[in-house]
Amino acid sequence: MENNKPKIIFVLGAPGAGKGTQCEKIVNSFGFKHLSAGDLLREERAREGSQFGSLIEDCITNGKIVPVEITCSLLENAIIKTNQETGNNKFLIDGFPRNEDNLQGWQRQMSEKVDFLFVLFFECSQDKCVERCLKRGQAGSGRTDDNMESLKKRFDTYMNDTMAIINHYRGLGKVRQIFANEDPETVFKSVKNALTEAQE
Ligand code: UP5
Ligand code: MG
Repeated sequence: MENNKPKIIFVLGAPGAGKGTQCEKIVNSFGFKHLSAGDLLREERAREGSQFGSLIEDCITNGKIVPVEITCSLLENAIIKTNQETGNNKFLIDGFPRNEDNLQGWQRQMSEKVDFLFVLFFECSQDKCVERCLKRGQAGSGRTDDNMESLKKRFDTYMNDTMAIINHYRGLGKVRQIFANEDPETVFKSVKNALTEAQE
């Protein structure tokens, strides 16, 4: 029987793999709501009176992962708020879960409250990813982590912590993998195929 729990797709992949870019396209074509964990953390960092601002800043600049209690609460609040305001019940959760702490925290706080569908995994070469983030930094993204020093750390964390989470879901048969080296439109063709198959 259909339930009314929010439907969740986790969107994972290396820094600069194109998660955010493809999520925007999915929103337009498939009616999901896009929640980027990184964007929510950057908003929280900027919020006046936030007690987590400096902790988040230190994590982002150094490619470290923010404790799950903070990220998971931001995600849960965003899911509830969006659901109340728009009735939307389908979410792309972009850039989360990134490590074991994230995974455990999500399972504790959220797994009973949502209907997890699968992981959309953007696989992209490190050279391409780095090139894209540096270009974005040079174009004035304002992101404190779009520089070579932070990128090295972001990639270390990705290889050491996030790949294990992707492999965990792969073991459960829950990963849809997308080759993400090509231009955005070509990548989106693969995304459409993966999502259409999933809906059938
Ligand atoms: N671009 C995109 N697709 C392209 C393509 N096919 N061809 C050519 N160019 C392409 O794209 C990056 C850039 O590349 C853009 O300029 C884009 O135009 C271009 P984007 O779509 O933004 O890629 P994305 O994978 O979203 O890259 P992003 O830099 O956002 O990835 P990260 O995973 O590093 O960033 P995020 O914001 O998720 O996290 C930042 C930090 O927050 C983390 O390092 C961590 O410190 C912290 N964080 C947590 O602690 N916990 C969380 O749960 C989440 C984040
Ligand atoms: Mg992003």
